Amino acid sequence: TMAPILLNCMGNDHNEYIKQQVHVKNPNLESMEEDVLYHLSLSTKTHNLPEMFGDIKFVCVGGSANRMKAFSQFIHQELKLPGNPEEISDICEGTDRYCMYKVGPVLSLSHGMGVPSISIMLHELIKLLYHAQCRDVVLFRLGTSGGVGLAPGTVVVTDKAVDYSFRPQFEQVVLGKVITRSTELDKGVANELLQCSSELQNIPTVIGNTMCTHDFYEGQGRLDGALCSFSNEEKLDYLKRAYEAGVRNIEMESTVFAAMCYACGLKAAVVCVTLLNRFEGDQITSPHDVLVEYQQRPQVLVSHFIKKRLGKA
Ligand code: R2B
Ligand code: URA
Repeated sequence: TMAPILLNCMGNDHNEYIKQQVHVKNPNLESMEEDVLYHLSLSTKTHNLPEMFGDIKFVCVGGSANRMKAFSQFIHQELKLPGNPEEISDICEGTDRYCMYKVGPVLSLSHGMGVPSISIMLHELIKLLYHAQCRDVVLFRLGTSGGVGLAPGTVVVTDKAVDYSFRPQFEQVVLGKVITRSTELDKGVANELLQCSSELQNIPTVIGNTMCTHDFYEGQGRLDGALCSFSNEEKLDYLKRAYEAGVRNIEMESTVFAAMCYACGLKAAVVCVTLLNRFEGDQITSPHDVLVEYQQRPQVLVSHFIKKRLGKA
């Protein structure tokens, strides 16, 4: 009677082990002699990826290169790691497409603006984590967004990442046909982030749906682009319908981020601060120092999460 129990345990442990690994969903990679991660300026032949990256547990991505460098210096301080935070160097210095900083078990990368830019980065990042044999990794997107019925400066932890029709899916054209992928995010990580916000001061946080668009202006119902093909009433009607569908903020990367992480078995969360309330306007007019402080909020929240997970909070 012991044997089946033992077998069962081993089976579960094995399943857990497999589950925690970073997967790629592409059999072609196995037969490649070298994998060049072109936009990161890294390769399996020229770099020892397991040695460089094998200990990574937290990956934080965000649009701006400067902000992600600042985040790496901030997390270095927060984790009280040895060495000079000013000397953290860009691992991807061979390219100016993206930048990447590693601080202990935390990797901080930029992804640029919009779905195509982040999706290229994520293909190469996920392959990097796979080649490096990373396990038990959590990914965060730290970003900015337009709020829907929220006070500016509110942090939105994404429940569902939704498309222009408020559907929790990501559409992509592959070989001339549209395929759809689920944009499920990790509920446990989202709730843990909400809990973290309640332990901090000045990080007003809500959980809500995040709408991802392919444009900042007309695509987000703005009246102030170089083109505008709709009325103020039509804009407000769309935002109202978004709000009723649970949308609390709008940005430009969440659906593909969620879809790619989910397909590859990576736990992921989206944490974006709102820079304005879209029911009140389209232009971002807050002073620079206010915007800088807003953009630190997702960083402070995720840093608290990481410190807690590492037993350092
Ligand atoms: C938020 O901010 C950027 C546009 O200003 C875009 O990358 C996004 O998702
Ligand atoms: N980023 C967006 O995509 N939209 C906004 O309104 C603000 C920041």
